[in-house]
Amino acid sequence: MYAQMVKSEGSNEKHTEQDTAFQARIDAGEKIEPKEWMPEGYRRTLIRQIGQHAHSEVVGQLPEGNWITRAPTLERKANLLAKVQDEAGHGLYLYCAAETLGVSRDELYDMLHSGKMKYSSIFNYPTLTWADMGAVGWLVDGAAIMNQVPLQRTSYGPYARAMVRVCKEESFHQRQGFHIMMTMCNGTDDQLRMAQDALNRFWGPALMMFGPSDENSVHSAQNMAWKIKMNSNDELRQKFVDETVPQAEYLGLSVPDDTITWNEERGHYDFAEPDWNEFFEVLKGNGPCNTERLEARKNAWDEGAWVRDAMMAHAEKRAQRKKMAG
Ligand code: FAQ
Repeated sequence: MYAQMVKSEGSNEKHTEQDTAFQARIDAGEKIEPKEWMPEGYRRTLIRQIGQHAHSEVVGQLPEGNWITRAPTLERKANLLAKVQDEAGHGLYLYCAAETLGVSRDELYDMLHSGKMKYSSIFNYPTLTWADMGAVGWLVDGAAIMNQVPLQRTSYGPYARAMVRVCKEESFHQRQGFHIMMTMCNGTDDQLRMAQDALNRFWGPALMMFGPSDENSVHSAQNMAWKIKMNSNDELRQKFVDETVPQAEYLGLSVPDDTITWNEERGHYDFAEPDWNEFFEVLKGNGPCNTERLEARKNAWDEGAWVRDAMMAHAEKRAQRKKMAG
């Protein structure tokens, strides 16, 4: 049912006085809370964005989980384990925030498993070496923070509040990733080569995380008016490039883009667009690891069925006992 509603998002909804009053609240910087009136389009687009965000956190555990048993030291292992657990926590806050909009957790999972709902394109890429754990923390969490810090001011209360804690943790993740890169860049020649290779493979996909260019972004205009989204895709991508290029220089790595130059007039780096054909293929479900990622999530869901059943049986028993006692 939710999937059908999503299809009609933004379609001929009548603009009413209620809509005008709602927009005035948004413009005044008020937060919208779960039980308050909201336009259907606002509710649906929030479910889409928060749901996709939650799925990304949970699917995002897979490429890093892959390296927990192979971390080079006990300290790195403990840090990586904690990071992957944090991502599960982020998924939990976000699923809870989505549930306040009237969609159930089961529906959300079902839409992920059936491919009706997306997760971030970045998690379609494999993590081939330990240096990828550095690159993911540095670039992927770095891009996530760039996008999520402004979302702490988003108009929907539960989403904005979830973002506060998520951002604190993501900042730590970004630093641990950068620290892995620093160690490898100051290590042996082979380690430096691995770090450069990881940057080469993750640079383009990291730029794609911000979504299509503004002229191809379907939802930006309405979502920025509703303050579901605080900046355009291109604005955030530029900010990410401006912050990341000097960090790569500090590491002694070269960004895999010959066109990168500081543009004095604009006060920004010029850079090449990522491969948008590749991005749209990933969105269609043809990403290199999409089948593997969805299989892993579906297996986890099936294997966890007995836990859910046991919890439900326990809750029913408790409710029965309470009823008999009262
Ligand atoms: N991947 O009109 P727009 C993380 C879709 S969290 C897949 O511009 P919008 C933490 C978009 O859904 C990373 N699909 O869309 C972590 C739409 O398709 P639809 C996730 C994408 O919503 C770190 C179509 O393209 N963060 O990494 C992507 O205004 C390390 C048209 O695009 C969030 O979700 C993409 N990259 O802007 C975890 C943040 N980009 O739905 C583990 C919240 C676009 O109509 C390890 N989300 N699409 O079929 C957002 O800010 C927005 O949803 C955007 C997209 C910016 C992602």
